[in-house]
Amino acid sequence: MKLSKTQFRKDFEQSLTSEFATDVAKAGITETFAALSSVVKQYYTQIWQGDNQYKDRSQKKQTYYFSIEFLPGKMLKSNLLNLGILSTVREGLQELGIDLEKVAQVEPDMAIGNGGLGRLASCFMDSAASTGLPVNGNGIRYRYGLFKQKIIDGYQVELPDSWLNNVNPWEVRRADKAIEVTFGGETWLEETEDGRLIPRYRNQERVLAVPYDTAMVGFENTRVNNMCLWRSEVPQDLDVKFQNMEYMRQTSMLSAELYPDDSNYDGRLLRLKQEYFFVSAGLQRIIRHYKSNKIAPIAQIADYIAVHINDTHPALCVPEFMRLLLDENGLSWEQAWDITVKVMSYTNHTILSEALEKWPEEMVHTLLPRIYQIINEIDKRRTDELLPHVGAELIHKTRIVKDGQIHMANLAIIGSHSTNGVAKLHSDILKDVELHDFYQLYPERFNNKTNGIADRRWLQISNARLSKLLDEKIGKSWRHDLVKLEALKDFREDTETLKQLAAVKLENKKDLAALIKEKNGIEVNPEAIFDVQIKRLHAYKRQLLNVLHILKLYFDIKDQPDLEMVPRVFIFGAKAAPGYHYAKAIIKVINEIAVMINEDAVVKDRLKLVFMENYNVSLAEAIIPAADVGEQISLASKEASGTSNMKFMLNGALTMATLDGANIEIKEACGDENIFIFGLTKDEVYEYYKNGNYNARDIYEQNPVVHRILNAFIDGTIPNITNEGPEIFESLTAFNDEYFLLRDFNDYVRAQKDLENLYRDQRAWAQASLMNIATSGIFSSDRTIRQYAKDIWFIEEKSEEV
Ligand code: 9GP
Repeated sequence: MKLSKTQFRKDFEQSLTSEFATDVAKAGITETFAALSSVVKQYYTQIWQGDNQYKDRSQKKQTYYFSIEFLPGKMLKSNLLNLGILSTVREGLQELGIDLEKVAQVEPDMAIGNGGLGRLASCFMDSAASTGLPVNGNGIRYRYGLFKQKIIDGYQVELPDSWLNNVNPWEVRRADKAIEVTFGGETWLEETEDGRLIPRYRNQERVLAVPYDTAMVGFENTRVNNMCLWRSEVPQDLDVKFQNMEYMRQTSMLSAELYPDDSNYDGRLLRLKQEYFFVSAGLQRIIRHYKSNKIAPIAQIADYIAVHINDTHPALCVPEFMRLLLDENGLSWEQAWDITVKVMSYTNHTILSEALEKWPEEMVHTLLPRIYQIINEIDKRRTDELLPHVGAELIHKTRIVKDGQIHMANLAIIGSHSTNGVAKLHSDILKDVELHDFYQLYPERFNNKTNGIADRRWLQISNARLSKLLDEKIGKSWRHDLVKLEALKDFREDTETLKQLAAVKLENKKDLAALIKEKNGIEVNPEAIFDVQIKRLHAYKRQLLNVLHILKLYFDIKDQPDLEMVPRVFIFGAKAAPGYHYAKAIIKVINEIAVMINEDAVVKDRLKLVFMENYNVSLAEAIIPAADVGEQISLASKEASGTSNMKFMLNGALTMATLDGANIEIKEACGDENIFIFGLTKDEVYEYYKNGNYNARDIYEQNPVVHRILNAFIDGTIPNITNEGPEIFESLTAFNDEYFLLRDFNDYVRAQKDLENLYRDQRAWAQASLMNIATSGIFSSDRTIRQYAKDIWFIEEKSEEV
């Protein structure tokens, strides 16, 4: 949009007056943020309304992306960038003596997600709008986002993230579009006069779902999509028998918290309820809009909408859509099923069994009686249809209802026309191993869509220095098409460019060093290698392997106090799931080792270990531009894709990687010489599984370096880990090291040595860094979302000529 500084200043000052009866001189920072965001919102609402009208008028097919997680982070700068007014506003504010960066800090991170799954969903929202694709989000408006992490005495402590304490300026409450979702009660089928069976219900619990819409503004275009988040409320006209405090409490709990503790029955029930809640509300809204807009007869709805099931949490979309088509729109089973399969598509984001949800039949039956009937009918009809053609064993293995449980991944695959993995290796594992039985039955449904990242946030916004340098060197076209970064390759031998790149990195490192000083009180040397591992804390991601290597370096220094080495700063950021005891033990251990190393006078400047508290999107934006190395060291086969690997690459960090997830494609893109690869391959891991011949204890006994490092966990070398040390020690020895850390240790040390050697040659390092940036274009989520649009959803980009 076009905006002059004068106009902006006028709008902003007016907003301060009308919203807070104050002015620039008197306004507090929260008021400044609120007034500014309100102006920004006014700027895009017209475009939003216009695009909504365009969508209604043109009646082009739209996608609805159902996800239990979204992780947008802060939205102010992203909205300004996409509206094309970031520098105007920055300068306008400067003239008023206001620093945009400080104001932007006030916005709480919208952290209604946990990790990669939610962040990917938000990258997709940004990319869809920016490429002009009509893709709308559908999720839950959690009152409390992912917990705030405090580190107290080295331990993770979880505090509530009340991100809604101050109003959320971006959302629009649409009370008029509220929808009722029902649970429990009794249901039975009654025959109508024309012989149809229709369901009847009694004693259901009613919950009101109120949508909150947030604009997803496209980058310098006229597309504004919608992210709809549902809040649970008590219906106004509630039956007297339900009017009690327990019911009120339960209703508000539905949209209170992301991933409620599922270690007990009530917690699990609540999760299932949440899943049905946002699925049912979302689908009802879509059908209502379809009908009120008189788009076409309901039987043609598959030509106008696509519904995406992001991981298994929204898999109830399949039976709920069936219910709506059958019970509320009078379609036949055959018609409804045909439409449902055409409309639905599913992405699998992990092979970890804990994430492939299963619900006890009895729970689904009690909570969702009609849905339970439909699921059973789907299962039965499919069995009857396939049995004559394929063996009973294959049918059994792929059943939705078996062993007293409803298998959600099976439901999602059977009820949709597309199942994709999120990196080539992961998609192959799905086809060949994890979902092989389904692949035999429905080969045409399986495909790969390698993940991507929204480069606007992860480069343009978070790394202004690098962005500026890129503009100077190769022009600005990369801002619209990331593959254009390829042009940077021409500068591989250009000494000046290499120096400038290194200078940008150094400045970013100085900023991060200042942040570390402020947050952790630790002084780090910006000239050191900044080696970073930021992601959820999970055993398969092997933060512990990184720790073992850090301990090795520490003992090397202790053994040879004059050891000459390139100084290293190891930086961690990670949250552990509240109930994940082992992951929390690792956090404690990292923090205790940090104290041990950072306070040891012998170490001096050579080694520093920093655990940054409360890892979230904003912290990632501060850390990644300053990283020299990104650690992507999961056990091969376990990380479906990873997306921070792409963010590091884009920002010129080199990757320390196993051949897992998207690391493999990163290696193919940047070239073997610009990445550090180590460790078992996926096939070698599977070979061990097959033969059962891995013996971690042998490595511990026979490798003196490993022996010494592991002993440090139990012999008092690392202080204050009386409980955690032995737990970790046992996991790596007595419990045979589930994720093969000890097996990969030597090779990891070798790769780390290679890394250090390359870093000594600053020119060669800068060249490798440049090659990473130049070849990162294919990891833009604009590419990914276009592939989904073309291959799975069959939707079109909006032409800006319209
Ligand atoms: O663990 C995967 C991660 O590898 C992937 O990059 C991300 C997005 O596809 O999804 C993660 N999975 C989950 O968060 C839960 O399935």
